[in-house]
Amino acid sequence: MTSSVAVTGITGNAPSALQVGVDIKHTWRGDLVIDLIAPDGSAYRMKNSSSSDSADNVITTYTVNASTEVANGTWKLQVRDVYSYDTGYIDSWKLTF
Ligand SMILES: [Ca+2]
Ligand SMILES: [Ca+2]
Repeated sequence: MTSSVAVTGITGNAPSALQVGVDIKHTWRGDLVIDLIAPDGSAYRMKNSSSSDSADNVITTYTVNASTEVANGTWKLQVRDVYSYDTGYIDSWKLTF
């Protein structure tokens, strides 16, 4: 599953400490691999899967060094569920430049 956000009105590149707030509801969060996709398609891994992490939900803020990316454009949160059974959805997410 992916969710997009359009960024406009920011001059130059994204910061070296781009804040990516995510709220993903899921019944076994170890299933999830989470990437931030920059407007040019570059992927930044924020979370890997972990078969032993049975806790619910990913509600946190990741810090990504996105300083080589132009800020304006369409950013995507890409969440892949790499194991069966448990499922979930992106409740909300935001970028803070
Ligand atoms: Ca790039
Ligand atoms: Ca699953």
